[in-house]
Amino acid sequence: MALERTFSIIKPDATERNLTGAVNAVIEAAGLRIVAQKRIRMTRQQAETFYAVHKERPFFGELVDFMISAPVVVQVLEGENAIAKYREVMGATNPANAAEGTIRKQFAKSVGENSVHGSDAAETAAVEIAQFFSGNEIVG
Ligand code: DAT
Ligand code: MG
Repeated sequence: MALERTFSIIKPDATERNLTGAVNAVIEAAGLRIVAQKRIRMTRQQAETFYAVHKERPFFGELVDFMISAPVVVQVLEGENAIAKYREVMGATNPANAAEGTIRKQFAKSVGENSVHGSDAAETAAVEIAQFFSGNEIVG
């Protein structure tokens, strides 16, 4: 399989606890390369657009409030099979169900405050990367 790119967010619960480097160490140990990265404070509009697919869910308001509560680090990760590989490295959405060694098992506080986001498919990866990065910000 060719090199693939996925979109990642190190979420507010992780940046607040100064875990950006610890999360990046797990990412890099898994063989994924960080080819773009910036620390931003998401606007409410950006968070609502990003999570629009969940807008009817009961946790949507809480999710948006959380995502804008502190800085996040947005990233593009590159590697063989990067989308599925990063989902594996992240672990299950609810840290109670996440496998040993995964980012969420090690760092997540709860199902809502679960330290990282990773794209779930090629189509969503492309849309999510384009929401936060222009082509010349990604250096592979
Ligand atoms: P993932 O982030 O693993 O792709 P998802 O797309 O189903 O999970 O949900 C997006 C985010 O929404 C998730 O990371 C945290 C929040 N979320 C999901 N289910 C939740 C729940 N039952 N209660 C609170 N927040 C939830
Ligand atoms: Mg998801």
